[in-house]
Amino acid sequence: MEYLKKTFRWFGPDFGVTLEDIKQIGVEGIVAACQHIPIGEVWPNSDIAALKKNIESAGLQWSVVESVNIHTTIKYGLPERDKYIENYIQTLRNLAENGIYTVCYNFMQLIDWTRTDLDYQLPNSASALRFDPIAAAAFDLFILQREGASDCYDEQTINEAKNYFDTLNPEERTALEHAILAGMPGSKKLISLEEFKRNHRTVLEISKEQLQENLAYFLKSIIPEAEKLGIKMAIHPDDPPFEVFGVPRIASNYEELKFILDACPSPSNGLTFCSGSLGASAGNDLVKIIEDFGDRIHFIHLRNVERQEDGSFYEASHLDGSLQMEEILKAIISEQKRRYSSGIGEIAIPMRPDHGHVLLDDKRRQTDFYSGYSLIGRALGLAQIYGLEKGIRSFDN
Ligand code: CS2
Ligand code: MN
Repeated sequence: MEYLKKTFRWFGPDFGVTLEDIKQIGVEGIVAACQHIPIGEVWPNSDIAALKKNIESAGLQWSVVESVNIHTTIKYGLPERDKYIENYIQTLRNLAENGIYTVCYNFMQLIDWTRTDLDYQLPNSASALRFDPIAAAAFDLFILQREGASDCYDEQTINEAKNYFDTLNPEERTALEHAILAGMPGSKKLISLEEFKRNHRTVLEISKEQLQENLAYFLKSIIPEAEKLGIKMAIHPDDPPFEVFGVPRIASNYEELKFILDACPSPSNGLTFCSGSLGASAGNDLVKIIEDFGDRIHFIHLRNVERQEDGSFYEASHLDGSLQMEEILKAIISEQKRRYSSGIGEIAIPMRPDHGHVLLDDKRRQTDFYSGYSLIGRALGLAQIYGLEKGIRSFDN
C-alpha cells in the first residue's frame, strides 16, 4: 500500500529555500500558492500555469494549494460577499484546469495562527514558536488597549498580564507586537495595528453562530462547484484552538468540525488535519477526530506541541511533546487501509511537516525569515515522521 505523500510548503522564488533544496530531502509534492495575488482576486490561469511549470521543472509536483484565502466580506457575511464567492469559484476553475485538485483554506479571523514568541529558545539552542495566553492578554490589554478587553479575562489573568508587561523593555514589547502581527504565513509584511484594530471591532460584533452561518453560506455556494470540478476543499483548523482576543473559534474541536462537515455533506467538503493546531487543546482527542472524520481528511499537517501547565504551549520537535505522534500516525494508516479496501479515496494523502525548529544553518540560509518554515528543522521533522511511518508499517505486516 502506498505511503503518505511527502510534501513541503514552499513560498516561491524569494523564499531562501529552493525547489532543488527541497527535492534533495526526499519530498515528492509541493504545497504552494499564488502568494502575490491579493486576497479575493481571481488567480489567473497564466499565473497558476507559471507556478506549476516552475515546480515541475524541478522534478516535483504541485500537490496542494495552501491557501486560497477567504475575503473578509465572506467571513463577515457582508452583501458584497457574493462577488468574492464568484471570484473564489473562478479560482477553483482555473486550478482544476491546471490539474490541481486539493485546496487548503481557513476561516480564522484577524490573522492566521497566533503566537506570542517567534524565537523561543529551547535548551539545545534551537528556536521554536510559542504561545503564552498571558502575553496575548498583555497585547490585548496594554498594546491594543481594546475597549472592553478586561471583560474577557479574569482578575488573575489581568494581574499576571500587567506584571508580565511591566517586566518587558521597549524592544521586548515591540517583539511581542510583531510576533502577533506577523501571523500570516507566507507574507513578510506585518499586519498594521490599525487594520488589526479595525477588523477586531468588526469581528467582535459577530457571534460565533453567525460566523458559523457565514462559513456554511460559503460552503453551500462553492462545494457544488468544487464537486463538479473534482476539487477537494480542506479547511485548516483554528490555531490555537481556543478563543484569543475575545474572538470566537469555529474550527477548533470535534463539534465544530462536525458542524462544518455536516453543513455540506460532500466529499469535496473536507478537512486539513493539523495535529499541532488541534493538539494545543488537551480536550481534543486527535485519534477520534481521525477515526470519525477520516474519509473527509484530504491533507495532513504534522507537528507536535508541548502544552505547559500555565496554559502556554510551544512547538516541540515532531516526535516529542504532548502529542502521541505514533498514535496519530497509526490512526492515519488505518484510514489509508480503509480507503485501500473500499477503493474510495486517495491513499497517498498529502502530508507535510507543518513547522520546524530553526536549526543549525537555518538562520544563515534564510535571512529574511518566514516564521516556522525553516529548511533543516522541517527536513528533520519530515525524516522523523517518515521513519515512524515506515516503522509502524513494518510492525503491521
Ligand atoms: C499553517 C496554517 O503555518 C501554519 O501553521 O499550517 O497556518 C495554514 O497556513 C493556513 O492556516 C491554512 O489556510
Ligand atoms: Mn497547520
